[in-house]
Amino acid sequence: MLKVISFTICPFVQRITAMLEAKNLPYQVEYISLSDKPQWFLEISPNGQVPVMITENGTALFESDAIAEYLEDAYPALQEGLSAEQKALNRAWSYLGTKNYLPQCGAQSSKDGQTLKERTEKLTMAFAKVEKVLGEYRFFNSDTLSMVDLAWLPLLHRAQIIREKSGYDFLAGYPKVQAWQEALLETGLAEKTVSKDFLEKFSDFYLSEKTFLGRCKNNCSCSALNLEERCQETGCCELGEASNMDIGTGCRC
Ligand SMILES: N[C@@H](CCC(=O)N[C@@H](CS)C(=O)NCC(=O)O)C(=O)O
Repeated sequence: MLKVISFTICPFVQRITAMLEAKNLPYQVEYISLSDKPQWFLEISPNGQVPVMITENGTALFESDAIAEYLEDAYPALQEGLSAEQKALNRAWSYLGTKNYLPQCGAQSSKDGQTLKERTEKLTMAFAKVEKVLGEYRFFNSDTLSMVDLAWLPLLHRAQIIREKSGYDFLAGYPKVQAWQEALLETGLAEKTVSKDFLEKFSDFYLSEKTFLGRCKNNCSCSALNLEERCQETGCCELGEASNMDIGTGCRC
């Protein structure tokens, strides 16, 4: 059986479990601690990172892009009969999503409103690009799931949790991305692709008193578009340096 070596809140891992779930492939998950990586893991993971996926032949694959592409090639494709050009485009749009996992982790870790605003910029640019190409279908470029949907799922899932728990909306101003998020979340894939304690661990890390978003619990409807105006008007969140405990950008991602 396929096996994924994982870390609970890692978005790169969630992209791979999303591929496995979408293809109905049975798999096992083994969680490791990234602050105390086991020796057996270091021996099979050349970059020292999760995800690693052990294939049915016992080969350890690393780098989430390579693993996702392997799953698409080795098992019935999510979208049949794509041309080389369409495959390249799907990969490129997937990379645009995965390149924003770390910026999102960084933004979520911000200790004050100004840092959040700055760190959200790169992410916002990606949402603006994708907004322009969405709209014709239920999902990214089809009414059935593609690799691109699964690559963006971790970003959109995390954006939904942040909105629900803090009121801050990474997707404000992007109605088509919001509709795409809703369609993806309706599939139930978000819950299936993370561990049972995901929400707790995610909240402990990103929504504690150490983060701006953690302290922004008043359903304030803030976003990068209106952060200063909205917060100053309603006093809903502390904009300044409310804490000197900087947890940096780190989610170990
Ligand atoms: N380029 C890698 C990035 C994976 C990654 O950053 N994984 C993080 C967890 S989300 C990790 O293992 N961090 C531990 C470390 O870098 O030591 C991929 O796409 O698989």
